[in-house]
Amino acid sequence: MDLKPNEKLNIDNILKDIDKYKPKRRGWHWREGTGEKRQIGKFEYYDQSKCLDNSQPLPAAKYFNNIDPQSKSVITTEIASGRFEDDIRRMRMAAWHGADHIMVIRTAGQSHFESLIEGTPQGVGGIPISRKQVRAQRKALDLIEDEVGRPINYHSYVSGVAGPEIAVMFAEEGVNGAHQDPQYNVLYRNINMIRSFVDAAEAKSIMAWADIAQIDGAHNANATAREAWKVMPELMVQHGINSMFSVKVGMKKKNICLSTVPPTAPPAPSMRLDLPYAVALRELFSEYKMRAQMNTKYMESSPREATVTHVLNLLISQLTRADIQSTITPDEGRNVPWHIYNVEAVDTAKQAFAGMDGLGEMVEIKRDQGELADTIRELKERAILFMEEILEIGGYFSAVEAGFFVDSGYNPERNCDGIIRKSDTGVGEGTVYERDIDYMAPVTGHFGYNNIAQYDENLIDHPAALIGGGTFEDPSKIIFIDELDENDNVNIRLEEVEELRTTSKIKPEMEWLGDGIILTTLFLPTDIRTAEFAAIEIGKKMGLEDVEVIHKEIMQQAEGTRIELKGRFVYTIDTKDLIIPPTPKILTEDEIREEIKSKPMKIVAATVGEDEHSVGIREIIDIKHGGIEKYGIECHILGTSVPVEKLVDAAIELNADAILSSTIISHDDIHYKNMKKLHDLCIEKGIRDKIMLLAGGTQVSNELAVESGMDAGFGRGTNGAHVATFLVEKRREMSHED
Ligand code: Z97
Repeated sequence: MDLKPNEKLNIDNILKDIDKYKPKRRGWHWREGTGEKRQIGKFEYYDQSKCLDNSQPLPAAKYFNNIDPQSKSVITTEIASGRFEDDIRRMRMAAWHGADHIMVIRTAGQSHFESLIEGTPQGVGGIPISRKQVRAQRKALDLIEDEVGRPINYHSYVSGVAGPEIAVMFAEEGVNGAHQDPQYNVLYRNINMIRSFVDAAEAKSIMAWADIAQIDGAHNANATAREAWKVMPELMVQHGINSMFSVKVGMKKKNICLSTVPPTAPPAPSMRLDLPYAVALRELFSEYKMRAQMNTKYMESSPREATVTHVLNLLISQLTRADIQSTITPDEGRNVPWHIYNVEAVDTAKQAFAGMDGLGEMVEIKRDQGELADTIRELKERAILFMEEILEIGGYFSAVEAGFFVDSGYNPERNCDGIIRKSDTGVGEGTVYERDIDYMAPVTGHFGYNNIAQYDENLIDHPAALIGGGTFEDPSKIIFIDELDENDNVNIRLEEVEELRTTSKIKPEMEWLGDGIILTTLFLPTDIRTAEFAAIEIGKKMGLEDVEVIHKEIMQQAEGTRIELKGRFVYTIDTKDLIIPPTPKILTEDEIREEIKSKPMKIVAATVGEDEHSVGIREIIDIKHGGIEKYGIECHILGTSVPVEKLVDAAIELNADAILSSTIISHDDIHYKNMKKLHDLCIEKGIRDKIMLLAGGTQVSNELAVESGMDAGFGRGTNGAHVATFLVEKRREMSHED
């Protein structure tokens, strides 16, 4: 069952025989071909990895033979829609754009579930992680990775009260990466500390066996702290605790990834604060992997602002090191996780890394002198002081009890507003028992005391052999439980959108198939509060339902407000009923050349009206841009801001076959007004039926140009071949009419 690039991924096929599906492989996969120079298209790159077999290049790639360089960092996309079946389509789109680390966010509250759950219920802010959901997504990714030509890492969370159970399920189902950090349980989920550390030892041990890459939870301190830049020494301490704990449990350092976030964002002078931190961290933890995530703490509802912060974060990654570059959708600040924004964030990372390729060959950071060197030293000293204080007070548990963590002071300064947890409180308190003297668990990847020797001394390292292998060795022992809830499951959801999945009908969508959600941008010439309420009215009048303003931004407090409006479009469009004009035909270069040779053609061209733009017309005409000159068409460019009268007079004088008028400025529809004027003047002078009139410009639509009297209009994306084809074909048509 291969995917075909021009066919939709069929969720029914994914779910078919899911009870029998076994993942293709285990373990984390880093990108291949890094650390070497690489020729991609016409360029040599320093920092890219192997290209994909199938991918969606950046929009501007069309100018560079559609190359699609893939950074050396693995790129994460974080997915959180609540319906795993819709997320699968999003994963495919993200993979085509270059994501190879698919991180699935869990539904709210799953940390406190005491065991695995089954079926495929719908989630809130993420999906309920269950075996069926994981298996279906891994199965889909097995197909998607074959399609794009690069292994894809599938990731979720091994935290919470059921951490070890989840780790086992992940190992069985071929999950490749997971967050695991007992400090996360303790600080943010108020799960008992003793339980969390004991569970973590077991979970990490299983992850180590399954070669699952681990991401820690230190970034959460950054996201939680009131003044995130003050928490930098503590972040290093948290990384240190989880990393060393993991090593002691048996995890390989190459699988331990520090979850690092540049702590500040503009308008703070973020580079000056974040770069020394990034360098200090990478020096202290040089043997570990860096998972760089973009800053989310200061993310508001403007995707533009979030994207700029993201790019600055990417510069830090480029100047230092990011083995994994994680992206968050730039709409995270609005908590609306939409497909297109996943793709946007992945593209932002891909674009920035391609653009910054080889920067290290030309630019060096001043590591050993000045402010950078001083700050790096200071940060390390503060982190070490923090560690020493933890030891002094009696260890980690005592430090948490004393509120050392997520305090807003710049350690060793303390503001006494840290998170306090007691070792005898929290979820799961009192549930840790010492193992009996004859305790025995015949399972692989188990942590700690296990009395195997009493049964067979040779099997100390292979306890599962006692039972002929456990589920890791013999997947047929895995018990697959299907849906338990007859109302909340994938089959019901798929049935509800059956028509949209299997017929020619479509609806707009941002999150779930058929959700009807659309986003509109508008400007209202009024203050922000009035604009918000006016926008909602406009949305309703547009026929939208559930209208909501999801972003508002003052342009000037009296002059106006920019609004982004979300609403639900209630209709369904049947693509069968659409009248779609054929894709414009382009004649071959030889055919056009031949025709012009046998019957020469002359055109006059100008930017008309009061318009000084010349780039557009040059693009269409100049030989160096592949313009119509190259076919042998004789071109007379009269310049910019040319009155329509002059253009027509020149055409008459030169006996031209066509007038090409470029109209970039479109304020007050001046471009269409000028087209009309051109047409009228040609009639007045008696040449309209002998001459071809073409108008071009970024805001020109063919339909409106024709309505304004032109023979054709050419908008954004036009090139010389389109125009030359039209000129040749139209002239043929006109000579037939004669
Ligand atoms: C990231 N943007 O990519 P629950 N364990 C750890 C975590 O950091 C998290 C969970 C568990 C973030 C992802 C925040 N992190 C979102 C170490 C969550 C999630 O089911 O929400 O309790 O667990 O790192």
